[in-house]
Amino acid sequence: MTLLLRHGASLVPVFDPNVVTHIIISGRDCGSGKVADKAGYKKMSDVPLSIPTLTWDWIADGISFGKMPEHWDAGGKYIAFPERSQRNSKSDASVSNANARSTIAKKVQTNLERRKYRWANTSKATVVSGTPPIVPEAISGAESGVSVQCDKDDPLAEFYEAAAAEHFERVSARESDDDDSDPGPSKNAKKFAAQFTCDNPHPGPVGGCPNQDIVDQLSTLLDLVKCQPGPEPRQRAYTYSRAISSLRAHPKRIKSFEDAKRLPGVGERTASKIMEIIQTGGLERIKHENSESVQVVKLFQGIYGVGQNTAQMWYNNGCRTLEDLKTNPRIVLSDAQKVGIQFYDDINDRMPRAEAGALFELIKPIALSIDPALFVEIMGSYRRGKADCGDIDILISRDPSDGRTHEGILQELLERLVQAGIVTEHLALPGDFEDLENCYRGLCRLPNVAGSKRRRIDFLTVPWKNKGGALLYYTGDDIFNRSMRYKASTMGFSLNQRGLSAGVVRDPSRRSIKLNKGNIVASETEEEIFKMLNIKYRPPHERVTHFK
Ligand code: DCP
Ligand code: MG
Repeated sequence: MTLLLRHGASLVPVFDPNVVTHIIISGRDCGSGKVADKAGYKKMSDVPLSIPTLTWDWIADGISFGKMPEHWDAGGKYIAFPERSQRNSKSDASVSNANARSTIAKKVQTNLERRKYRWANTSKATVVSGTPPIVPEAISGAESGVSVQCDKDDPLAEFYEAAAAEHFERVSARESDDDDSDPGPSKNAKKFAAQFTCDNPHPGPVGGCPNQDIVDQLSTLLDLVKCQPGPEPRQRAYTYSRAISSLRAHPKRIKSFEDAKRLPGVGERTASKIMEIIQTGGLERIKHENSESVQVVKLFQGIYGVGQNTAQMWYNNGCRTLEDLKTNPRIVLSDAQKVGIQFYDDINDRMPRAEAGALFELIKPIALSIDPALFVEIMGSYRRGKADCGDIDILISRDPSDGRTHEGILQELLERLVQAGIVTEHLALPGDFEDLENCYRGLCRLPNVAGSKRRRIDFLTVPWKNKGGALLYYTGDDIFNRSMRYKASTMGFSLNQRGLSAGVVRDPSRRSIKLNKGNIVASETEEEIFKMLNIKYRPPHERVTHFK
């Protein structure tokens, strides 16, 4: 993967047949069934023929010759699975009679030509996906020698974020266009200001979302679809997410099929679902989607640190309950996953606001007793004023103007919190406690309170200069953040948890890739970031877009 990245490749986290152009098999023990499974298909013959399955030699030869071998099928040299080679090579000659197959053949040919063109013009591979299948696609635009920066967890995270923000903002803008209740000369100015959710003191519809029941049902459906493997559920998840965004932003109650269909991103099928919810209060489809496998995958995804792939793999290994995970000899659990299973119910329960507050009131003085000059602030849903919290998010920093920093403080604090019986289990420790920027994840509880539950707690430490960026990001909420990021990008800035930067140069065709990191222009306080973005300062309780 490193080698491919060095040669201009980039990564995507999920197999998408519309994006992937080649599957590269790098492991010897990688059978076709395993590859199909990784790509989200039942069998290899379901993988579109337009995506050739090649051996690592194709890449190796390409790297040695400075150009990918164009005739990958020649002599079967690079073919990973012979059965697919035959079908591919027949594709443009032997399908003349069947319409459907000739369409496929045409696609294959067009794709191959397009790919040939791209390879010839770039001589670069793009690696798509994680472990096998490794799938290269040519990059256009990125020059060799340019340093390419990718998000560690998800290289396309920023792209998704920008796309979601763009969609959400388009939805909001459309709502403000429809609203003719405020005629007069100031209308245009108000409309412009209201285009960005973050500019609005009530980022969601005033008084809560009038379609919350529909949002809830579609969100339940979305959660179930997200637990299913493969490209088709992914597409449906995207459709439902768009409909949910539109419904959240819509200021009036949807009353008819036509109302529903007018919402951006809502087609006939989703509009029918919306009508079913309005008329019956429920959605049959939810029962249908709630299959045994989905329920089990959802159960497993509730374990700390477990995503869809791991949950699905455990299901495929025959596990159906949390107990099965502990007893199945084929399952190797990490320490964090073991803790996640042990305190499964506690961790998946939201805590009352008062409990989060009480824990913070215990923790803050302990931190200040180590160094009274520390900046210690609770963020997340608590800071926004939410009545219940999924976890506790705490930021620690220190003004270095007296020559001292918060270096090493986190380790000392954790030791004291463990001694005090507040922090009870560690889930993820920082690599180097001496770093000024660190993240810790663990469990905590109210000590000396009989039966108090384990709660998730995150500590974040940042250099003083990034305090505002971190505070803003981790206070959320997520949609408010997206909106601010989007506004920042329309103004030529880039906003992330470290602050607001100017002069970021992105690859024009792959916006997730930064060709130049730019310079931070506002980051020490939230206020200065708001100011640079020309947004009136919003206190945390005005950054709420979720009303549940
Ligand atoms: N955040 C974000 N995008 C994400 C995840 C998080 O912008 N994908 C930001 C906004 C969140 C904040 O980080 O408000 C903290 O993340 P949490 O998951 O702790 O979310 P909340 O604190 O808002 O809610 P909860 O009560 O569920 O913890
Ligand atoms: Mg939180």
